[in-house]
Amino acid sequence: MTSALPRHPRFVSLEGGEGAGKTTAINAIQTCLQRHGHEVLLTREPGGTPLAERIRALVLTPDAEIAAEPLSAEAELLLVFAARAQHVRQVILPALQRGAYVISDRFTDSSYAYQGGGRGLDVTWIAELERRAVGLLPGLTLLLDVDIAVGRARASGRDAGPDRIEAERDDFFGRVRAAFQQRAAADPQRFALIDAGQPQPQVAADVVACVERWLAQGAVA
Ligand code: T5A
Repeated sequence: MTSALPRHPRFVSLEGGEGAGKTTAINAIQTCLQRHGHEVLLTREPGGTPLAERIRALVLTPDAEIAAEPLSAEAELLLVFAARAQHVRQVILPALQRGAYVISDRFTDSSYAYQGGGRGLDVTWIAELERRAVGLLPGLTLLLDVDIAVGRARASGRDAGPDRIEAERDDFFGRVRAAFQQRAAADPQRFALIDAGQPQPQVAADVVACVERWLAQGAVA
């Protein structure tokens, strides 16, 4: 499903499965945009505001009392959209309005992939939430695509144990990956597909090349 929402020319999102290397790639994009003299705001989802970060913690790293109560897929979807509605209004739109570039580590495509693909929720419902609660799309979305086992191995190298979603099974992440790939194929104007299985410097180089091409095309005036 391709949304007809407006695409903001200074809004970039990074998407991908667990351990794809988004955080690492974001730093390369920031450096690239700053070299062009632009103000850059880095943010992430779920999160980006104090309230949205609290929602992130409820969804990903709940305390024992909350974790004892199974979180339904529907509640999970509504929580990530509550965080996003706040994030867009408090952080993203004000930054775009003052002329900054915004780079978000995940945005609405993650809801289509994780809650739509992974959890099997109805994407028309997700699209309705996107239209009413979000109202905009990035101008450029970099999808860092990597084999699930490779991404998991990378993510498991960190100190903290798996969060609520990282603890899901491989078939869940297979559906997430397929949903991301389908979204990218359906909207090649917005998406750039990056082979994130390559060594880190090559992934960063590919990401920066995409951003440079995009700048050169004048999509980011
Ligand atoms: N979620 C999110 C939803 O379910 N619905 C939603 O709507 C939204 C917005 C968010 C979680 O919330 C879910 C999805 C997620 O489960 P997150 O922190 O964004 O959490 O997600 P993660 O994917 O878990 O973040 P990670 O930190 O695991 O992945 P990154 O950012 O893609 O990877 P990064 O850069 O931290 O790298 C991980 C490790 O791999 C190494 C790095 O050095 C690091 O150690 N690495 C590489 N190693 C070898 N080769 C490369 N090319 C490498 N790139 C990175």
